Amino acid sequence: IVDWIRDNNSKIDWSLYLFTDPDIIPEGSDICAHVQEAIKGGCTVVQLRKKTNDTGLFIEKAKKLPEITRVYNVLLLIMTPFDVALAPGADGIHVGQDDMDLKDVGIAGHADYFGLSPIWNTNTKKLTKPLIGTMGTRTILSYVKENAGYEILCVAIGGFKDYNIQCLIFQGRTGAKSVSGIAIVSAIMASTTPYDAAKSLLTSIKIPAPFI
Ligand code: TZP
Repeated sequence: IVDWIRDNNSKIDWSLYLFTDPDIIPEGSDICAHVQEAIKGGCTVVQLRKKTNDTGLFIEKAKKLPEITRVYNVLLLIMTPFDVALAPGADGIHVGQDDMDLKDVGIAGHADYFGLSPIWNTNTKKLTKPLIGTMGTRTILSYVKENAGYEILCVAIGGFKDYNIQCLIFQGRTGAKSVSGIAIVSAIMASTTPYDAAKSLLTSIKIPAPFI
């Protein structure tokens, strides 16, 4: 990702990471207003995703997002393809696993985080791989910590609601390393009350770990 993220990654709060699928917001909602409410409710990072074939319309709808994320001091990442990735002025790029090889992206060195999915079942994306769950997450995080050769953060994705976040975070804490954040699509984007949805999810993320 961009140099700024690399230099400041330890200060970035990845806790509640919103993937903004514009197709599932409630009818009549404006994507920018929806995301703004979610940020006010506690989202700490926003990723803009193109899920429509109309690139022009997508950029038009999204062009206010960088202003909003900057006001709230929230990181804005944009997903490949690159025809739209840099258009609205993002802080960084999210490279989809099937989009391109990381070495072709032109990023010096390595990625700053990786998304781990699917943790739980989800209707938002057609799944082609088995669910990872809590123990799978723990195993993968331990493996990555030992083998990556550099510090890389993990954000967990897939099927998160406020009631199933804590068991993943708790399991991670008991292992070698916990995830740095939880990425959400439908629990916020499909909600008619994105502020409340984000607040409730963040509350679940922040529950202190019990002593064990
Ligand atoms: N990648 C793996 S699962 C998924 C993505 C983008 C969708 C997660 O959506 P939701 O609605 O939070 O389950």
